[in-house]
Amino acid sequence: MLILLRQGRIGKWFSGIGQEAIAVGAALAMRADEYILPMHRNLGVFTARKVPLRNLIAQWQGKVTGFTKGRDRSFHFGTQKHKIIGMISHLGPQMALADGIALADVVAGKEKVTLVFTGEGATSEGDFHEAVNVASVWNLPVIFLIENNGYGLSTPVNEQFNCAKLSDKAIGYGIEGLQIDGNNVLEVLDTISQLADKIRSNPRPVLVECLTFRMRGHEEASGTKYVPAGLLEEWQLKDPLQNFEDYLIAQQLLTEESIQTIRAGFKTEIDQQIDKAFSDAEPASSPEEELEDMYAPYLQRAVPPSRVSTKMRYLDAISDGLKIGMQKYSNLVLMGQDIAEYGGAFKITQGFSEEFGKARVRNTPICESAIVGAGLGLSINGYKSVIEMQFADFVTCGFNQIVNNLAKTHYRWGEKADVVIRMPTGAGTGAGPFHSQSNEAWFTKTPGLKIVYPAFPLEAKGLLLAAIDDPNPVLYFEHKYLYRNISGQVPTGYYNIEIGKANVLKQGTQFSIITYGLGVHWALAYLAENLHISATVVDLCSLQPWDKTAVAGVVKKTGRVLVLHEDTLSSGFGAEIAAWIGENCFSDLDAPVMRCASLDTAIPMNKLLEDQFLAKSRIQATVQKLLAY
Ligand SMILES: Cc1ncc(C[n+]2csc(CCOP(=O)(O)OP(=O)(O)O)c2C)c(N)n1
Ligand SMILES: [Mg+2]
Repeated sequence: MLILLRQGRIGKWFSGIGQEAIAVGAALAMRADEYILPMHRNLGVFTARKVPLRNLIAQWQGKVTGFTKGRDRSFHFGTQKHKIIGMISHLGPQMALADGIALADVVAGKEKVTLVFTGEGATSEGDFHEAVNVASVWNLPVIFLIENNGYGLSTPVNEQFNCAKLSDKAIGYGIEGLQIDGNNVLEVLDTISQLADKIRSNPRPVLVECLTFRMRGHEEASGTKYVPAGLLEEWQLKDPLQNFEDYLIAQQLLTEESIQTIRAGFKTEIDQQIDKAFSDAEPASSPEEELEDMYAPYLQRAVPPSRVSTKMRYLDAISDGLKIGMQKYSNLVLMGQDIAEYGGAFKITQGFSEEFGKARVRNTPICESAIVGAGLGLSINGYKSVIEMQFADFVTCGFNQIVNNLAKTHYRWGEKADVVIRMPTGAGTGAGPFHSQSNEAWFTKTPGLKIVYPAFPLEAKGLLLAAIDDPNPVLYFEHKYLYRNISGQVPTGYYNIEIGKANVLKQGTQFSIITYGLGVHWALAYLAENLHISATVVDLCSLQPWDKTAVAGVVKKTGRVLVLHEDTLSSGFGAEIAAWIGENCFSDLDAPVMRCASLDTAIPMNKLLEDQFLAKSRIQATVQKLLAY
């Protein structure tokens, strides 16, 4: 690999030279049907699980025979066949995936262990803390293995943390922790085997710190100049391969000759596989295929609503949909803060833990990142999840897992991310900057996510069920102001509503209002109060994908368009709609597309300030401007 790197014949690669005993020893301690989540130096996990060398090398070259169709580099991929789930560059998020995988095993009653690696550097990330803590609170059979190789890139351990041993951190989480010699393959194999045996039958996490040293640069190009003199030489004497060879010779299990034969055999095989990988094809994808692969293939089977219906509040419709989802899928798990006995901050899951049990209706610690990551882990291991953000504002703390892990996993290596995130959102209650934001535009620009935003009880239930059915990650925005302020007839039993379809609520002649969420109710109220104005109202219902056909249709009929939303103006989702109409419907327009949105400020608490902030206060003025053009 070093030679190929120097020749510029493979992409970025992180060497595990000096650390081989950890990856190999730990991987061999696991059963073949148990998941391993390695990091960037863990080639030994892939070879121990017999991942074909040709495909590995092709992966590093971006060839079509790699694991990501040339879309991602190095060890950034997974393979369900080998039960290996690769990392994303951000390091720490990996650990929560192990929690989710282990949780699926526990809920299914399987006695299995999950092994996840981290460098000592990534233990400074919040994701480490969150994942270990959740695993401890939930008694998940996860082995958290820290490879302490002395450096995070160029930063030595004494500039990274201030505890004597990283394994001592286990004390703070209430779990067992131990520190071992990571350069002794038998010690690693033995330790991990014994721990795995113990926690398979008595599920709980453990923290294992393996002491080792990184013998090459972080990646080859950056070198090792910052390593103090003598340190590399000192660790060279502890080289795990050399020492194991010496041991095997001393035990008379190998001879100098047999070692030569083994090495020659490896060399021949590696050379052959490299040649094959080099002659493999480059990816020949099209823009269409690239776009399509952002999502797991899925065709919703339409189930129309029954004719029998009950009057329900918006909030009860969500609750009803969620309950039907839980009944439909025995592999669906709900996670969120205070959602079990307490019933959730807004009481959407009231009574759920009694009906479905606490294994499937899970209170979580306050750790959005770990819970979203656990959702992906559940999905990888055959489960579905609906995660409740207590308030949509708090999604910031789980942002990375959503935009980098959930959104990109299918594109990168073809694995679905079957997770729904419920987002209690929006203003109107004087709750201030951190309990009222409209943040859908943070996600509409992230390919790989689906986004729905129902405005009525009927859509709230049908879209939630469609979101749960869909194997792709769906952000489900539910407006807090509508919870108890809007009621409507909601069909009983299961039905679904197609994601990506808009509703034309009202036909008018002068212009069209294109909106969603609370904006729909503002528009309807405005027209009810101004009967001399005749406008079409489109409720988008879904923002990703969104219904371009319906929008083009109403633009053609009315020639004037007002895009209305509660989110702030600049770069809000309305900007996308306006741009699209400008590009695609120009000849149908009699006036520029106008946007009515909230002020480009944070959202204030005081009711007068909040009213001034919200788009609603500017509808009249914008309509006048549009009609006067
Ligand atoms: C969130 C994040 N910050 C910074 C980086 C850049 N980076 C990549 S690897 C690395 C060092 C990681 O150190 P450690 O966890 O000890 O693993 P090691 O490389 O030593 O095996 C850094 C800083 C990153 N990938 N992700
Ligand atoms: Mg390190």
